Order: sequence, then structure tokens, then C-alpha cells
Amino acid sequence: MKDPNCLFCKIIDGQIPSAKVYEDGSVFAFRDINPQAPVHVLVVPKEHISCALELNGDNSAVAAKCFEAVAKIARSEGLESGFRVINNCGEDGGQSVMHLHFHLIGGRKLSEKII
Ligand code: DGP
Repeated sequence: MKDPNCLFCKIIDGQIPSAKVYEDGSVFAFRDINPQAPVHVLVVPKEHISCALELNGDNSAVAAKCFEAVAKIARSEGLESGFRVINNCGEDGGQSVMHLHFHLIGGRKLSEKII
């Protein structure tokens, strides 16, 4: 299900261009417009789920699909030595785009600190 007002739904639909790195039936992944590391990919379910708070037993399979995609993309981007996956949820979590997404970050030695 798409939200016509959602930026990431528009990217998935191709209405807004992006640097796509992966796509399957459930997942779309593209390079972050403001990368924080040499590799910074946003892994997004095609279904519009606003944030991690909205995951439940009816829709959580898409989260598993996202993590299957993370593993594929990490290998294709040469991140076998390690990477970080981040999900920001809600205002206090720093989420700016209200469509569930996972930041796949790597390509350099990351700080041990998360925040
Ligand atoms: P978050 O703050 O967790 O909601 O992350 C949203 C990310 O989306 C942020 O790192 C920047 C990225 N972003 C925002 N607008 C666009 C866009 O139009 N294209 C791309 N590729 N990334 C975007």
C-alpha cells in the first residue's frame, strides 16, 4: 500500500529519482542523499509502514525481507568486514521520513559509540 504524500513511496515508484542499489518484490534500497560513510544505503519496505512502532504480527515479514536485503547489499558493497544498521523511530529517535527504513552504513571503521 502506498501513501501518495510519502517521499519514499515516491522514490519506490520512480516519481523521484534515486541511486538504486537493490530491488525485489518487497524491498527497495537506494543511496542516502546525505551519506555519513562511504557506503550509506537506505533499505526500505515497499509497503508503506510509517515507523518501527507500526510493526506487528501481520506485517513484520517485510522487516525480515529488509534484513535479507541488508545481507545481500552488504556483500555486494564489499562490507564483509563489518557495517552498522540503524533504524530511527519517531521524533525522539530522529526519524525525518515517516516510512520505515534501515540505514546500512559502512566502508570505513565506525566508532564503537552508537550515539
Ligand atoms: P531518518 O532521519 O532516519 O528519517 O533518515 C532519512 C534519510 O533519508 C536521511 O539520512 C536523508 C535521506 N533522504 C531524505 N530525502 C532524500 C531523498 O530525496 N533522496 C535520498 N536518496 N535520500 C533522502
